[in-house]
Amino acid sequence: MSLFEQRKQQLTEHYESLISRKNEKLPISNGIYNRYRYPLLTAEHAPLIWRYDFNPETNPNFEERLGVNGVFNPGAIELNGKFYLVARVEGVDRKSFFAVAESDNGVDGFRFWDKPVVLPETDEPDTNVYDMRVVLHEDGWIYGLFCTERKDPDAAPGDLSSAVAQCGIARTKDLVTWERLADLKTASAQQRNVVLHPEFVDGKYAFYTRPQDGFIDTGSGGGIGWGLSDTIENAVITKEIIIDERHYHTIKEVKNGQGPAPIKTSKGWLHIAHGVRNTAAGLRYVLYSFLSDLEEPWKVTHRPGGHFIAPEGEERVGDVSNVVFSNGIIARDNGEIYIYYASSDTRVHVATTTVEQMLDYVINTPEDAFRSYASVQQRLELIERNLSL
Ligand code: M1P
Repeated sequence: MSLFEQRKQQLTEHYESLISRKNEKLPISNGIYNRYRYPLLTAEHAPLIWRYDFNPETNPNFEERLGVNGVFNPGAIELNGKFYLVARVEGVDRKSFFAVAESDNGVDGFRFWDKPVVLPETDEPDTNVYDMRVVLHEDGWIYGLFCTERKDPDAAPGDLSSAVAQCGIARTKDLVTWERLADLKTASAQQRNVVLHPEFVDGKYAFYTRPQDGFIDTGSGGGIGWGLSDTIENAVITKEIIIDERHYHTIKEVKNGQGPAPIKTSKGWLHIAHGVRNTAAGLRYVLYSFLSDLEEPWKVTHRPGGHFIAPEGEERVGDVSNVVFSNGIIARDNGEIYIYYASSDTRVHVATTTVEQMLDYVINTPEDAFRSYASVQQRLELIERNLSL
């Protein structure tokens, strides 16, 4: 057998065994959600036909031609009983693109479609696109809101790092064909983590935003914002309010951002978000959760203190270590919730829970007490109640 055939066979078998590997729910949990043993998507899940030239004439060594560096931060949607992730795939050239992976059960067997998403550009081409929030809006379209990044036209000569991040908008009916709409317009110099609320509010499209002064630094900005737009085709937010602020000495001291679109429950809108703090080892990204009012989703009603999911084990290490990030969630009609999160900008995991478990968590977990003394009082209260049982 030629080297080409040997390598092709070996890599194909490895790929198929990876895709068909069964996942396992880890037996010990905190009662709020379950983690799973294996990541659902990694760079190795990228199909071989995306990476290798399959022609023995032009690739006798069966070498990789277009490598993939990571697969992370997927949007998520259930359609006709199947689970779809619209993942951020990052090539070794550092450019991200979107690709759809499909599974029957949401916890394993995710296989990418043969071709990545062809996302049309606007008149101002994107340099990089990432972190799509996929939402089925009550207007009937599936929207994908994502970050579009372009070089900062005002950067000083020689500054090749400054960028402008804004919210790109595309829509589809089938995840195959995407129509690109105009980028969202707001007053903020930078926008990432923009999410479309699934329902109209006062007859308008409603957005969660994250205004910032700089590409990395929030400056005087930051916090999860909220704004309305009359149209989605040329979406403009003229009034932006902050609904979930950053706070000193908390998990969201440096910045925060809405995760996926919130889930509608009988007690309010259930949100997953990420919070960021600084450490001597760099930024640490964790997930947190909160509940907002059903009629007035911009009003937060419950804010459990601290993080909800933080990086553990292998999740702690990757291209950008000490990060968990979620922009995809699937809430099924039977009350099950699948939270898709990525670790360290490298791979995708799932945590499973239910609406009932999450409402218990957000409603019955005390808020952040903001001071060590007050935290001890909170814990003492719990201990005393337990001791009296
Ligand atoms: O590297 C961690 C995350 O950093 C950014 O998130 P935020 O805008 O909240 O800082 C994004 O680039 C995200 O993709 C990335 O996972």
